Formats: sequence, structure tokens, C-alpha cells
Amino acid sequence: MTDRTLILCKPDAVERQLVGEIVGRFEAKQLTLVALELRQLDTATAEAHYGEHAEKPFFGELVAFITRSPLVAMVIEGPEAYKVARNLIGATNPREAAPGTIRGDLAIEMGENLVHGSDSPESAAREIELFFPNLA
Ligand code: DAT
Ligand code: MG
Repeated sequence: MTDRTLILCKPDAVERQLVGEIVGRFEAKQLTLVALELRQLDTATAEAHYGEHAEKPFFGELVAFITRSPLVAMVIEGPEAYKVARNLIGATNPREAAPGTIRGDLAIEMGENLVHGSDSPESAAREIELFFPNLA
């Protein structure tokens, strides 16, 4: 069974017209697209998605950011998909993200770091169910 993971091209990625660039990096790595949709997140879904951060001081900003304009949600598939995708995405703080990663090459602010990728197989399963409940 090939692994699947959830990726979000966050609102800043859509606003900056970087979706093609970002999707292209996953495709070039040979991760396969399974689902992809442009959508506007509502607050309840955003709060559920980032539930692990509910007590953090930046939670309000995070939810405001992720709901401010449409994002592109997608599921990609491949061996150890979540891990491979996280390596392509780079460190959470774009200023520390390695060159060659999406954040390392294209972002500079923590609050506008372009991409989300599930951080474990368990997170991937939960997040795929949240965003694409009809996916087999
Ligand atoms: P990641 O997106 O790399 O999985 P995370 O799950 O720890 O990182 O945090 C989710 C998002 O929250 C992250 O992409 C950017 C924001 N964030 C994390 N830590 C933050 C902080 N200390 N200050 C402001 N925003 C932060
Ligand atoms: Mg995370």
C-alpha cells in the first residue's frame, strides 16, 4: 500500500501565484496527485485542522491566515509520502529552511510559509479524512 499525505498550498501560495511551482516540486519528486481542490476554508475546519496548536499564542493568527483567502488542498501518494513531502517543504521557519526546499527558496516569514504537510502517518490519515472524507 502506498502512503498518502495531505498538502495545503496555503493562501499566501495562491495569492503569490506559486501553486504551479509548488505542485511541480511534488510531481518532479514522483509523488502522485490523488486529489486536488481550490477551496476557502471555514473557521471550524481551520480550527479542527490546527487543533494541536489550540493553546498556542499564535493560534488566532494561524486560523485567520489560513482562512483569509482560498487555498489549494491536495492529497499526494508515494513511498513514505509524509516524510518525503516534509523534506521537500523544509523547516517551519523559512529563514532556517534549507535552500532547495520550498520554504527555503520561496518564503521568509514564519506566518506566511506557503505549504502545510502532515507530520506523521496518523496526522495524514486524520487530515485526509478532514479535507477529503469521500476519498477511498
Ligand atoms: P509545520 O507547518 O512545519 O508543521 P507547526 O505544525 O509547528 O509547523 O505549526 C503550524 C504553523 O503554525 C506553521 O506552519 C507556522 C505557524 N507557526 C508555528 N510556530 C509558530 C510560532 N512560534 N509563531 C508564529 N507562527 C507559528
Ligand atoms: Mg505541523
